Amino acid sequence: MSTETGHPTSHGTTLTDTALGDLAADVLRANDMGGWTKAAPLLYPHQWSWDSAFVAIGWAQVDVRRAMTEQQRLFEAQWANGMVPQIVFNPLAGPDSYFPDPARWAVEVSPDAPVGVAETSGICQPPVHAIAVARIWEVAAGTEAEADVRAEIRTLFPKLMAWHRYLAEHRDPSGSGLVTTYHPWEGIDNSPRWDAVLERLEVGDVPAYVRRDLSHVADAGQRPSNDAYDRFLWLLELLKRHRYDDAAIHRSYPFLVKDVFLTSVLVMANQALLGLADAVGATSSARAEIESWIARGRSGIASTVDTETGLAYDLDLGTGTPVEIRTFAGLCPLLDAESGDRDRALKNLDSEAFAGHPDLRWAMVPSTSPLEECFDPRNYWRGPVWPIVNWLYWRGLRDGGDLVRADALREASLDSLRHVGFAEYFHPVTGEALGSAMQSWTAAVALDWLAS
Ligand code: 2M8
Repeated sequence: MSTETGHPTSHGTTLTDTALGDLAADVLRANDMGGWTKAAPLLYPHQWSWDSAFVAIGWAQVDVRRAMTEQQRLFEAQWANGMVPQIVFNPLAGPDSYFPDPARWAVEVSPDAPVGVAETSGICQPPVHAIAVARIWEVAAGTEAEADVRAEIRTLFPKLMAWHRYLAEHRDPSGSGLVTTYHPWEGIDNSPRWDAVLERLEVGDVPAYVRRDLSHVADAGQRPSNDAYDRFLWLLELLKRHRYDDAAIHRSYPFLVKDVFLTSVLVMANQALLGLADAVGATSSARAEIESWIARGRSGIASTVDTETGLAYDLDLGTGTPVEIRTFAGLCPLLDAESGDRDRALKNLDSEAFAGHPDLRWAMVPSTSPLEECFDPRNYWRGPVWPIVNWLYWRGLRDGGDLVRADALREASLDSLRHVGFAEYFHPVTGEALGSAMQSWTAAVALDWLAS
């Protein structure tokens, strides 16, 4: 049964694991476009970069070869400089299906954009891909698909290297160990992490546009404001003027933030890539390069941890100051056992500022701390719980040996999914399903949690 907004009504605690897994697989199949998967049925009708990585993790439990195809297809649109674009547009979706469309991005101004392969946007998203491929490999090893999957990973491996090299070099020209983000659309759209930088912007002429997203959610209060969209689009105009050239962007552009979350995901992904290096028999120089990225990322993260709170804070390069807002990103030392002070990060995780807040329906990590003044439990990245974020923290806890916490987070997450369904995000206190229904990456992490 569905509500008016397309969200199914609660499945309740009676739903068995098998039934939950079947429903999740149905979501992936429904969004499957034949080789790649829409991020959501209507709100996101294209292939998104980090969504597709999570989606591949989900496909691995349904059809491991299909999981590899998901990543191969995405990497066909990789830029010549190694960047994996945020969006690979569906050529059949039509210009009114989503905004901003390829015409607004106009990535052909960059010599690095792919020609004749696919239309893409001009920015990127967190590099979950190697983590996904390592998970696919884990699932395929010892099965009849092993040889095929190994061959596919061999093809993908140099592309993953080029992608990580892009982040380590083009997005960190000073070698700080921290990746620079250029745009809220690089993953965490309207997070309060970006508020101060966006407020400082002097917004120039933004060509007229129509938001398509608002027709696919129950109310505008679940999405970024119009003012935020104007600012996002002004940044897009500036990136285009710089021809998406990283050196030019780093020289003069008003949104340059050293992103602790993006960096931590890269450290995690580099560890996964080291595992893949073994699987494909990579050279010792490739291994050494990956190890140097890991070491640099770890010291970068450690340098962002605030001595007073133990939280990792982004660094706003415009002012040279840390962005002191409590969001899920502050816990990122938990994503890697050797980045920052793990004990303090665990205390923060358990505290009222995060998963230990007494009002939370499930002890999960909310996108923004309920103790922040700007906490808004129904608005996108400003308060709701995002299952994929909790999946990453679950992995970080598990890989760091915190098995009790990891199991508790997995149980809480699965219980939330039984009640909420595969919503894009949900209200941390009431459990109200928010954003899109049938969100692919939510279904995908459900499948992986069930199998783990
Ligand atoms: C959201 O972002 C897109 C732009 O990329 C949007 O709001 O239109 C974010 O949650 C992003 O992280 C995600 O990849 C995307 C698709 O699920 O939706």
